[in-house]
Amino acid sequence: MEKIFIKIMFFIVLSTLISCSNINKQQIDISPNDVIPTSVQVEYQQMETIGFIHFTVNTFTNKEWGFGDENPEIFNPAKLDVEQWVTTAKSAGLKELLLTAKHHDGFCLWPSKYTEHSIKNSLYKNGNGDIVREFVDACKKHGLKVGLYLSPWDRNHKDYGRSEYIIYYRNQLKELLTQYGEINEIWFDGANGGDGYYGGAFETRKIDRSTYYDWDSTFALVKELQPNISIFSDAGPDVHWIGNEKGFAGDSFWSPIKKDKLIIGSSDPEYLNSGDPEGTNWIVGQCDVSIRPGWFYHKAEDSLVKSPQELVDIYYKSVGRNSILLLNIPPNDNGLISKDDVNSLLAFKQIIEETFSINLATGASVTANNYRLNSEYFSPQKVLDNDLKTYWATNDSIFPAVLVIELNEETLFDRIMIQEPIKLGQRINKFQIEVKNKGEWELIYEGTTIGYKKLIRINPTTAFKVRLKIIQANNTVAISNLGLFKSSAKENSNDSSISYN
Ligand code: FUL
Repeated sequence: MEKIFIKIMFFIVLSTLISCSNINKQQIDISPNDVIPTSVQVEYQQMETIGFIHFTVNTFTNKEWGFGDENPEIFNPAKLDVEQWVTTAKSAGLKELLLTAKHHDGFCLWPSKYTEHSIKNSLYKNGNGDIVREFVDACKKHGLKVGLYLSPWDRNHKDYGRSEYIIYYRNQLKELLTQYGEINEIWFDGANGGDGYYGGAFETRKIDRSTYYDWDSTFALVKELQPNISIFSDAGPDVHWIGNEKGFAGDSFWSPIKKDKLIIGSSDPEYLNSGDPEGTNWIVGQCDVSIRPGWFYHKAEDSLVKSPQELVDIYYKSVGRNSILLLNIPPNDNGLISKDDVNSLLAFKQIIEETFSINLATGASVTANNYRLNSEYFSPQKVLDNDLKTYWATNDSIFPAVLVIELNEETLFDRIMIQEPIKLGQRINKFQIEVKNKGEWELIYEGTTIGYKKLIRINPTTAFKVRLKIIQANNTVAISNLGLFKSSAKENSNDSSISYN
C-alpha cells in the first residue's frame, strides 16, 4: 500500500515538473529492455521482404544438390540478364537480393583465384564473366541491398573436411567481401558434410558441426572486412533461420533467443521457430522459402509455381509474425526469371499493396486508460501517425493497458496490424482485440507476441470502436502503430492449401 502511495506521489510530482519545465522526452521515456536490437538489425527488419537467387551448375543439370564433379562448361546461360532479376525483385517490393555465389557443388559464379571450378572455365562470356560483379552492380544501380551465399559445404574441393579447406573457405570470403564494395548480408548455410566428388576421391566426409568451421573466427573476419554486414546462420549472430523452409515463423515469435543453445546445422527447429521470451541475444528471424518446390529452376516445376494467394499467406506467416521473408526466385537455364514466377510475384505485390495502402483507422480518435505522465510524447494518438519512432506508452506496471480507437463511421475491415517500438526491446506476450458496434464489446482475437509487426487476419467485421487490451508484457507497454485494413478482393481464392493458422 505504502509503495503504491509513493509511486503515485512520484508520478504526480513528476507530471507537475514536466508541465512546468522543458523536460525532454529522454528524461521521462520508458526504459529499454536488457535485450535490444542493434540499429543495423532494426533497419534490416524494416526491409520485411527480400529475395534469394539460386543459380549454378544445378540449373543446367536439373539437380538440387550438385555432386561437385560437374564440368564447368555446362554453365552457359545464353540470355542471362541480371538486371531482369533485379528489376523483377524491385517491382515485387523486395528490398535486398541474395545470390548463391557458391552452392554445395563448389562451382563459383565469380573467377576465384583459389579454384579452377568456376565461371572462368565455363562458356559464359568465354570464361571472362563474373556474375557476382554483374549482380552486385545491378543491385546497387537499382537501389537494392546485396547479399551473398557462400556454401560452407563444398563437394568439389579436395580438402573438404580437413583444416586446409577452412583456409580456402576464408580466402574465398575475403575475395567476396573485399572486391565488390559494400555487402549487406552473408548467408551461411547449415547443410554440411556428406558424400561428394572431393577432388576425385568420391567419398563421404563428415565434419564436427560444432568445431570444424571455427565459426567465431570466421564471423570476426567477416565483421572486420564488412563492419555493417548482417551475418545469417542457424545461430545468427545477426539473423537466424526460422527452422523450416516453408517460410513460416511460429505464431508466437520472440526476436530474443539464447545464442548458446544454437549450433549451425544442428539447432532445434522448434526453438528457432519460436525464439525465447527469456532470450539473451537479439537475433532477427528470417523465413526462407522458394516460389517453386525446388531451390533451383527445373522445367518440370513450371506448373508448380506458388500462386499469388499462397505467397500472400506466407507473407502473413513471416512478416506478419515479426520476421523477415526471404523468397527464392530461381532463374532458368537461359539466365532469366521465368514468366510464371514473375506474374505470380507481381500479383502478390499488388495484393499486399491494395490491402495495406489505406489504414481505415486514419483520422479516428484514440484514447487509453493511461498514457505516460500524461505527456504528449506518449499520447494514444501516436499509434496512428505511421511513424515507427513514436509510440503510445503507459506508466510503469499498468495492466491491462487499454487503447480504444473510435472510428468516424461504421467501418468494415478484416486485417489488423500492430507494431511495437522494437528498438526498446520486445515486450508484449498477451493481448486481446475487441470490437463494438451498437451492442456490447465482442472479443475477436487473442494473441501472444507482437514485436516489429503483427498482422492479424479476421473474418470481415464491421465496427465503430476497436479496443486493444495488453494483458501481459515483460516491461512497460508501448505501441508504435496500429492499423485496420480491408484485404484486396484478389486475395480471395479457393486455394485449399491456405489456412489462417
Ligand atoms: C539449404 C540448402 O541445402 C538448399 O539447397 C538451399 O540452398 C537452402 C536455402 O538451404 O540448406
